[in-house]
Amino acid sequence: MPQDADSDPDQREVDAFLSRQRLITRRRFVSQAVGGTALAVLGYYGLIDDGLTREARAQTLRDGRPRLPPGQRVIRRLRPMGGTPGDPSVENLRIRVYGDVERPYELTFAQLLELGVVTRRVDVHCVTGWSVLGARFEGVPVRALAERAGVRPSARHVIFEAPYGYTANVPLREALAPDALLSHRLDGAALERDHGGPLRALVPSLYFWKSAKWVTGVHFTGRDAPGYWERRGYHNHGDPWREERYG
Ligand SMILES: Nc1nc2c(c(=O)[nH]1)N[C@H]1C(S)=C(S)[C@@H](COP(=O)(O)O)O[C@H]1N2
Ligand SMILES: [Mo]
Repeated sequence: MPQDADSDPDQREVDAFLSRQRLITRRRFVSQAVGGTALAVLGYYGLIDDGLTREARAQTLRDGRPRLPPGQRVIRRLRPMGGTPGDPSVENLRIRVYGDVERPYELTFAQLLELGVVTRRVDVHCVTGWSVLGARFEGVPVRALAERAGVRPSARHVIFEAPYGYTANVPLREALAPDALLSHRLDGAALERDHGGPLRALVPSLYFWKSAKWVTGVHFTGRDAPGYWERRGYHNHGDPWREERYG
């Protein structure tokens, strides 16, 4: 018999935790989106394009899922959602690829690009409710990094590493999808620092918090390790079509 959530203390605690998280997330979302002014809030909501939202709701992906995941609304351009960048210089950037691999290595930015740059048009979905459709990202497929490293069969997860301990865990299968990249260009221009430049991860199949900005490491591992947001109440997986937002 299912337990009554109201009478189950564990469940109550979980619910309280989650509603705190939602509040924090909403506050963070609002404060970052608006830069502290009420006017900007209106500006932000003004960016939601209901025409584009309706259009997207009428579309389906090749596999039959709706193009727009439930609870999302379309805005025209990526919003910089904050976070703390590291050293901004491309010269000093090193990307470390390691873990359950035959041949761990470290690459400069130039060496990374030599692995082969591709262009992908993708939709991205932020857990706070906005989506951007058809963003044109350029970068190197995570799969190319994996192939060069020789990923061992024991590896099941990829942990993207960014400055100040920001990490995001992604199942290996999804990190090896053709549109999962380390990306350095967006819509025809070098990726802006606010958006993770010089280099960010991009995993469009999952909520956008998984796409670690200013990425410095790609860790292939057999042991899953919840990342920055996953430890703070976000879902461990984060599939937008299943609304895996919290817990
Ligand atoms: N290093 C780092 N990466 C990050 C974040 C962050 O705080 N730090 N925020 C994530 C979240 S919650 C989102 S929605 C996207 C936002 O990307 P944008 O700022 O380019 O819109 O970056 C993700 N990557
Ligand atoms: Mo986000």
